[in-house]
Amino acid sequence: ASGTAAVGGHQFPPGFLWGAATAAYQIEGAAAEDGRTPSIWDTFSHTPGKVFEGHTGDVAADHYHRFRDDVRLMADLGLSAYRFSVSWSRVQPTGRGPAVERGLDFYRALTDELLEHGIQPAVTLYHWDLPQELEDAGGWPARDTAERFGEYARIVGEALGDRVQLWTTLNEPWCSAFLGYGSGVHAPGRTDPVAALRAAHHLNLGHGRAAEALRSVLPARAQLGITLNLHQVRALTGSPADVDAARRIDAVGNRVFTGPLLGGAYPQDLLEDTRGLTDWSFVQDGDLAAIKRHPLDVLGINYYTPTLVSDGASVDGPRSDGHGSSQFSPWPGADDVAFHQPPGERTAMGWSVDPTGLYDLLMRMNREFPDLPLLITENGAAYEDSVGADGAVHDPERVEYLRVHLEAVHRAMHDGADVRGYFLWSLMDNFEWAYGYDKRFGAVYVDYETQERIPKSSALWYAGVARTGALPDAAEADTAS
Ligand code: GBH
Repeated sequence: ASGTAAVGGHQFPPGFLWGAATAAYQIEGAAAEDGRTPSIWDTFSHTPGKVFEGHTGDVAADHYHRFRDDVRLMADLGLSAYRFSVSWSRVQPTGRGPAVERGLDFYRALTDELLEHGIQPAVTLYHWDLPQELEDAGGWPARDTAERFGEYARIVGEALGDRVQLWTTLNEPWCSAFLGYGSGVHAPGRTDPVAALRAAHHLNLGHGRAAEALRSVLPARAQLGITLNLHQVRALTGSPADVDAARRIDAVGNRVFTGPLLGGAYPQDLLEDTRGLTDWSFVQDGDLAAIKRHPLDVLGINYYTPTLVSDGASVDGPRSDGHGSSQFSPWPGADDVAFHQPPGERTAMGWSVDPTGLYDLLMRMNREFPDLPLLITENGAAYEDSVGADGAVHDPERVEYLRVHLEAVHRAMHDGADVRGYFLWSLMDNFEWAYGYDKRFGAVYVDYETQERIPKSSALWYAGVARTGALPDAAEADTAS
């Protein structure tokens, strides 16, 4: 019945990438095999009190041993692309010096397997798992980490450059900087606003160093990008104080990266908002030129939910809950901003389902950077999935979440946004960072006792979308689940 699914007119262009995404620490396991050493996430997850019920990525979804089965599953689902990340400490255990060939062999085998199944590999060099030795030497707040990242990028580029075309340097540097070193809810769990700002700059610089290295070793056809978790910020009211709160969060949430990466400078208002903390003298001569020397071929955007803020002065509540989060922003230069729960239905993360946020975000990027191709590198939702009596996993909420967000992508493309592909988060259930295995984002269910994979009804629905390149309407989505 292929072809009938184009009903409703939600047909995507030929060549649009239909993908799924994962990250090394969240799925691989094999934490101490073949020379891999601890990353900051191994250390963090093994520190009591940091991750839900002490869960770790030691075994995760055991993808390191099951990748051939997992690729077959992707092929069965008709995916045209797969986004995964490389574990730095698997490839370069100390974060310095020569590579471990066995570590690289895993990624060579994975990419070969993908290509044999007609699936385009999209490599992310860094999805939050800094080698612990580099953290011990100062981590991202230390400038040397950016230099080390450039070297590591060259190693991976040399190893995989003949078979990978789509390259992402960093995944969500905002999380690495501000959750890792600011609020401390992510590894390495530091809470120092100046360290967070230094980390943000060194991540930007690291991107520049990696882009330089990749450009020197990759064929010209390679596409270079970075993935940002851009915040679609809204002010609670139109009052000048609330509008200014939204501006601050936009500065430290978005423009701290898009400014240097795409504009060649840090935003003036951010420098002013943070003046009481730092004079930004860690930005050295030549850094800004290095960050944007090799223009992005594509910008990856991860979107889950919008951010609703107000001026903090008018809101009562604890300034901190002692766990690194509160209603008030822990973000440097924005400590007088309060967060609010946007209205509407929520996922198991408590995040509101708001596809208009994705539409608005894509249109904003298209307006501000009209020549920049975009990729949705993550979008998806956690729900409380379980295996039914029939042995299947029925997740109609996830089908609906994906459907309305893909509709938003389609509408943005119709209105001019240059979106090249969509990667759902995630291919399969995995280690959801501070939430451990408690939250399931997968289109494929993972039974962590047996490591059995069960495609949820959302996976089967998505396979239909990937096969036809079109969105079925809501009624058809219902029958699929
Ligand atoms: C992505 O991060 C990750 O790339 C992926 O690994 C992860 O599994 C997936 O999403 C699902 O979580 O300002 O403290 O209130 C999403 C990161 C999470 C960033 C929510 C902003 C708000 C944190 N986003 N977060 S806070």
